[in-house]
Amino acid sequence: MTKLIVLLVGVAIIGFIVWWFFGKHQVTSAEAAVKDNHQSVDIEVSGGYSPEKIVLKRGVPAVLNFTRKDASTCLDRVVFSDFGINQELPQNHRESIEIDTSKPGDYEWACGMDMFHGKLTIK
Ligand SMILES: [Cu+2]
Repeated sequence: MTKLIVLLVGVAIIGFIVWWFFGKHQVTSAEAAVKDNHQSVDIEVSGGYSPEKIVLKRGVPAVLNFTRKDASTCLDRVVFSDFGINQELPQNHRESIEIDTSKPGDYEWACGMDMFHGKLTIK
């Protein structure tokens, strides 16, 4: 009986570890709505990015509005290395970043220290 309990607890712990490392954690994503040949997405910066996955339509001028609520200096810059963007994000200020949507693909953005990440898809 004890062996069975130990086995069950062991299986439960392994299951938890597998879920923790490989499970699909909830990721907030947003697809930009196109209006009058313009698209924009608002992103809140607080302990990470919300949404952290963004889909933009190819060829439509796009703006990402970052608002940093987090006081941490870790998130005070946002870097889109593929686009040569390294933008300062003053706290509680809406910072608009124009994105060139001419080339479809998957791109990443990150904080200035490359610790927090977001994903941008242009299609
Ligand atoms: Cu950082």
